Amino acid sequence: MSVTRNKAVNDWVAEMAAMTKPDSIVWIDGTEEQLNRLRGKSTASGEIITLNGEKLPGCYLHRSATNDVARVENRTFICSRSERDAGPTNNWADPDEMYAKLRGLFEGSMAGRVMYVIPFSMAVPESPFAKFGIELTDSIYVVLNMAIVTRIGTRVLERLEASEDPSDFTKGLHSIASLDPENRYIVHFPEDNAIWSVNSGYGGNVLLGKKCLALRLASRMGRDEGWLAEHMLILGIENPRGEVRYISAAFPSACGKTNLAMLIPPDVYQKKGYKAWCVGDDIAWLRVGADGRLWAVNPEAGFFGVAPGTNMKSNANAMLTCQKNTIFTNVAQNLDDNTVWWEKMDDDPPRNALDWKGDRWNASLGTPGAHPNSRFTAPAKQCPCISPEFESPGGVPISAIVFGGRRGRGTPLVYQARDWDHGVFVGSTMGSETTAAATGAVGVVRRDPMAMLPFCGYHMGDYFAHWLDMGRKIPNPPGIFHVNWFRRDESGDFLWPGYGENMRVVEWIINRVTGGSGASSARETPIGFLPRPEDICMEGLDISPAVVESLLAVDKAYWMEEVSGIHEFYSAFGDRLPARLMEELGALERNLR
Ligand code: OXD
Ligand code: MN
Repeated sequence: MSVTRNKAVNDWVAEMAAMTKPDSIVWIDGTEEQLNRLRGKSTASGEIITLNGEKLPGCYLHRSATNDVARVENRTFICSRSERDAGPTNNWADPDEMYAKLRGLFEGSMAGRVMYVIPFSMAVPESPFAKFGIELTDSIYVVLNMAIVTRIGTRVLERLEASEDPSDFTKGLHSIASLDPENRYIVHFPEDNAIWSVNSGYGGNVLLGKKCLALRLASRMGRDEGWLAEHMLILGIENPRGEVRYISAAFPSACGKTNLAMLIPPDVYQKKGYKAWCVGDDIAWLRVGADGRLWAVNPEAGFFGVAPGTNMKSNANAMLTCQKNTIFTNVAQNLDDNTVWWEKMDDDPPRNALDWKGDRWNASLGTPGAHPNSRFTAPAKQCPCISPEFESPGGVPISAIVFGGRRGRGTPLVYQARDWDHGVFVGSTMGSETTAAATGAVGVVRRDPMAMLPFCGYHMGDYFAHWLDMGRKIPNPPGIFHVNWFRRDESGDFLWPGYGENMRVVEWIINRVTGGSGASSARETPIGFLPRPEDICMEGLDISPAVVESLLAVDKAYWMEEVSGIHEFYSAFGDRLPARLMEELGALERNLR
């Protein structure tokens, strides 16, 4: 039975139900009672497993199909009316043909199942940033995850109904169907504000508010409406005077965004009174505020973090966040105490366990216990360092934008772009070694502009133009920086300790843009402004001056190789590449010569 008088919503739900033919329809109201009933149903069917209620209260384990463990970029489409609008970095198909194909896959796909109607809001519904959506799904796992990573339920429907245009919502349709990988499609129809996802149960493919709406569709809405939807964490640093400065940072998937977002300042900083606050770990929506600064909100309500590598040393805040009310996906299950385990969680892998596939496992088998892209879905409010501004409807003012990648060599620890346009150039040329967050080879360098390659919902050349244009609209723009925590020596060991120690670099960044008399100094180089070794605080850190020197060096031969790589990368954008970026590339080449 429908719970809204919103005709646009009711008509669309009826139309989708007529196609997918569920046995019944359940409207998600967002109450704990209803979610509890669904948890009960999902545990009864074995879709999720209840974990130790004392050690991990409210926590569940889910194992996905073994061929359905990551985002599938080769099966993700932007079906804009014109192929040119999708651009060379997205898969495209004619929307009419794609609808026809998908209708075939959705036809009767929910027969024998329940269709859940999830009204959701990206950003708090009261925020002027908020975008509303409805996801129809036949998976309780999706409902339970959406209940953590977005704001759901009747309050969203009411808000939509009372809004200026009650038909203005994203229409998300998802069915696990038969989980057939050959017929798995994640498809965006930007002109229809619609997303159809079929034959997958993996988070990034099916939690339609997240990557599909909050990045792919929202990036295009941002272009049309004059704002930015970015793959960025938002971090606040409080100095001993109690002033909080915010940065937003874009790194490709599984490059430590969640770790930086929940950074714990090193002892020397804590003793001086510094604190760090997490506003978001994955997505930022950025708008120009009335004061001429750039303001950011995190549109999500929870974290969908990579589990392996997360431990009390690498990210204690994430570990503490996921001790209750958390859904773990594809981690190992410790049968002795019915808890979870993943690689590098500690040095003590369980001896009596099941691996992520549900097979008997112990570490001596040499196979991973948890899938490398296994995840925890946890409410952001449980994070010990969640910012008091986390749900502030207007967001937080951004002092610096930081781009970064995983580069084993060459790219220095940190550098600052000369101005906004140069910063856009730096972001547009970002490269990173690939990780397990998407299917495909791991460890090869690919260009991933602004970490948005898999998430930009329109032509990337136009996206660069939009970034350049935004610079003209922000009277007080943030500074733009690039960092690389991942430099290695000849034997493959990391040169920089990373994690909390990244605070030292963040402090340099913040003081570059807001320092006043305490501004950090730098030297100008062909690639931008770099700190001298003495410009970064190394107090309490055991790292040799020679290593710091090499982390902050500009290797001209390496950068000349970069220049030719960028030429090649840019050539794919043809006449849609803004001339300004070619000028920046020319300037870099001249500076290096
Ligand atoms: C994510 C991703 O899940 O980027 O955040 O893959
Ligand atoms: Mn991400």
